[in-house]
Amino acid sequence: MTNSTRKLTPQPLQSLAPGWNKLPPRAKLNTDAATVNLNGMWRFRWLPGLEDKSNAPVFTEDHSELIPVPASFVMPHLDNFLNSPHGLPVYTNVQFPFPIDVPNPPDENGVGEYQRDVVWEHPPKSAFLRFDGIEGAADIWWNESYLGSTRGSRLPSEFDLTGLVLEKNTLTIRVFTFSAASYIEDQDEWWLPGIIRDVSIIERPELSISDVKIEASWLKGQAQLYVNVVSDSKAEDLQFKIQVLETGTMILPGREQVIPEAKPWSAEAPNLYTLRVQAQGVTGQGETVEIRFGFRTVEIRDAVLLVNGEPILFRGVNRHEHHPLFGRAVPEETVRAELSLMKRSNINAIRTSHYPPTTLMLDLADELGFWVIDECDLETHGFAMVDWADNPTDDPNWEEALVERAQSMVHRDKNHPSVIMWSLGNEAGEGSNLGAMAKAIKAIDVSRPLHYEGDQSCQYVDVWSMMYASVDFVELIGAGKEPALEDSELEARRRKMPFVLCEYAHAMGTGPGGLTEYQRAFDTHSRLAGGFIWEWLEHGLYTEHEGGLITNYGGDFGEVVHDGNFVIDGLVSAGREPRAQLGDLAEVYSPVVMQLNESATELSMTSRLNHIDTSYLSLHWEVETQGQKVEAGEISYQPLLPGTTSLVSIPIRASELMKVGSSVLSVWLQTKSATVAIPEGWKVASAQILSTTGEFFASGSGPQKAEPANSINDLLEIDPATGAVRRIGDQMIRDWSLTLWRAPTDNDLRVAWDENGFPAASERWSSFGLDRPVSRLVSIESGSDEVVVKTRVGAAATNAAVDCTWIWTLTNDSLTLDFELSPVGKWSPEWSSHWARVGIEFALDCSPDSLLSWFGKGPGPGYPDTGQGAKWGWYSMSIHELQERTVRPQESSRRAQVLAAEIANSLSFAFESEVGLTVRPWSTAQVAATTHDHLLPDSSSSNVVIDFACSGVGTAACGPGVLAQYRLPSQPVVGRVVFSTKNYRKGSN
Ligand code: IPT
Repeated sequence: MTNSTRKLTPQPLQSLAPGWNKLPPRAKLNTDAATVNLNGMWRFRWLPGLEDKSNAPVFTEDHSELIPVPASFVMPHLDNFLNSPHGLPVYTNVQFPFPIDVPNPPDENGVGEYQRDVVWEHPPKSAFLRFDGIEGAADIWWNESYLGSTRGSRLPSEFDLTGLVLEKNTLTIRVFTFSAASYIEDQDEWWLPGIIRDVSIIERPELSISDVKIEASWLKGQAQLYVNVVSDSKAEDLQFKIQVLETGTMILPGREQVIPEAKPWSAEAPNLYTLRVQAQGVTGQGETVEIRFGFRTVEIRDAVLLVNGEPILFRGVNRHEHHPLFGRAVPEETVRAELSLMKRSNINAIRTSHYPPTTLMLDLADELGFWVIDECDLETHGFAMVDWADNPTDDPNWEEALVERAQSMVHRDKNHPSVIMWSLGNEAGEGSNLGAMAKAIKAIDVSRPLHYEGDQSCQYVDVWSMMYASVDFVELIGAGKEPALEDSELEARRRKMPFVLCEYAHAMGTGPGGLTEYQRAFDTHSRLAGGFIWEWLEHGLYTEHEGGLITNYGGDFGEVVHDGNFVIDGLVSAGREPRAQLGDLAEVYSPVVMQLNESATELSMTSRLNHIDTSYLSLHWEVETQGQKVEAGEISYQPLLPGTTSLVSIPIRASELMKVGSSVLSVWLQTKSATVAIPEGWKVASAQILSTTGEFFASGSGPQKAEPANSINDLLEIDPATGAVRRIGDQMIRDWSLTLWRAPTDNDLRVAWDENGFPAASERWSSFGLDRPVSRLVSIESGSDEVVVKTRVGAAATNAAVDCTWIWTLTNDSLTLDFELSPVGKWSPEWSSHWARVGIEFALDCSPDSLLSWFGKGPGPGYPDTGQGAKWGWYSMSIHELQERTVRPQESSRRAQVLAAEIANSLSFAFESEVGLTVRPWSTAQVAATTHDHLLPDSSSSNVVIDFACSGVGTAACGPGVLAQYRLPSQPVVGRVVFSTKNYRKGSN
């Protein structure tokens, strides 16, 4: 194109076209053609919207600020160092942050104008300008002439600079927050406009390579390769030299060839090869490109998803692109670190929710080994709020835009072995454009199945997918007993499809509960191809506050409409610190399931691996008695073949040691050598068994008692007016109360999908007054060795109450509390989960730097349906360290199955049966009333909750509630605690 034929004004923002003047989509190639990376600081100007509707570029004004590329320009942290605001982030889930007035964007439409110079000593004749991603809609000017426009925020766009490059050039880019394309990019995340991925200029030599398509399959134990090369070079003598570097095999384009020495690629054994393609002519060498690829074949047979002939199971996560400082631009080292962390957490699959990720992520997935569902940049969820009226998915005017997005994704990512499925998008309703996208994808690539969760009749797709279905329903599908579709043809088709849970177990706040049950279903039924946790990452955004960084969520930037903290729902924080739930998931996703028998003599191991044996793992044992490691060793074993189970004998010595004191036998599998992502000696699976004969702590440890107490009064002081405990030993006790409540978790606050119109758990609790208990002393009877207190605990405006009996007995030099509770009055029996817990809550004047030592599960927290990653053991942590901080404060940090504990080296407890123990620097009421973690005050006291019964947490934040077996209906509860302290107050009271 010459300057004279150039269009001068850009495509209007209302246009449905997929950009303007873009080059055809192609694979991202690693080329030796000279490439200029334009990342770095650019001149920048922000406008609240464009007043001049003619859209003429404003080049006369100064672009005086500097802004980093890539980054989202609305990032508050960037504002801080630039000292000038560029609009603010807006978080919405389903709803659009602007009127649904298709295809118009609102006038209030922040514009980021970017500019930089590009200079050459010897300007190339031909070059492509490449954008790997611009979020929003962008118009591009090269040396003051309009070059083209981009649409498709998370997709690449290339423009031809042939004949346009001078020695000194100016590149100007105007990025609009909203355009018609915003209607099809309504993903549940922040709206974060800006140049979010690399910008580069790739010179085009005369003998060039535009595109390479590799079809590398693994069939009947053989590697087969087919390569297609595309060039727009006009040279008649152009030829391609193609070679697999590792095997030295020369390849002819357009011809299928067997590569005898090659090994297959899988997520378990990611064997990669390098294809080198060289353009050659009589005049010499042209462009050389190299592509990493792997041999693998994806198939569906008898409703089972197979790779290389073996069934696979996704133990997956949904991954968004997010960074708390840069927005949608994720630095390379962050992507590397997070994929390594996934690998170390036994995660084997990633759904790229809800758009194609940076290609670096796919390069790493190829290298480290992940099964990937690559999802197209399409979501129109906001139309659900108007009954899907005008949904672009079903409007022929949008077909071209949607099809172009699908083609752009497939062309970019077609050579990645990790990508084993294409997804048409997320939550885009139904409509004929899905069919057009599916057809366009199949025209490029028939080797990968298609996924789209919105297509429940499976008209266009190859796998059946759902989100947040209950375990029961998933089991039904696994067994092939799902309700039939009306259309018999579609029904017959869907019956033959494998099933994927593209989202499940919403990891928001404390939870998700119930991972074990899903995994059991996946492991049982071959039709179930596993699932993807929602989601890997919390999308918190940092701002500066009192010299540090604080994490923000929806509404914190004054958004008019927003969805609050629903964006904080990950296994890792926005800064990629693992949340407790990641440890639990790692246990549930372990590649080998291990179980010890009760006599600690035999270990059963079942491999969940499908492509490799376990020879990369060594087996170990250890016995700990009363907190001391007694002995450990390695067990030699026959590596397990994929999918098999075997029994291994435990060394007699280990079983013998278990007969002494209170002991724990642990066995585990660990890596024999390091890989890029996993260090040597990394535990990938484990099992334990406990023997509780004798004391938990060796004598000499634990509180030392001064001398025997004479009377119960030496150890116990009770408020005669209320029956509440004021002192145990010399420990003053405050705010002693019974609690049936907890600071609602994000799961407690929402209505569960499977609880037939019941209000959220937190609402049910408040309707019974669990959050506002009122205690009445019924009686106190005191003797020298025993005090019996009776109380009734109810709440204003309800007659539902509980009667409590607190029997205190002096036993030798300790104090035993026998606690009995029974419900009285009107507890509605039809409401399934009545109570949050049954516990004793009290405050101690001890600093949060004091230690809590305990024997039970740890070091991480646990609830009845979480804590799979916690292990039996003797632990010691400061009260501060115990806290699992959540961005929105809520119930958290409970240690499960505790049998003995000691606080601040002074007050100790032993429990007859396992209790939950929560110690934190704040009261439950304080936690419940606080909106952000940084608003929790400093504290000099500690709050203790010992619970004898506790409700699970479930995943009602989005999905099913607490499973029946983990609910806590109103019921009689008993418990026993034995207290002892270092010092008594002899003769007091
Ligand atoms: C589902 C979305 O696909 C996902 O993007 C996210 O919003 C998730 O919910 C909740 O965090 S859609 C919902 C209707 C289940």
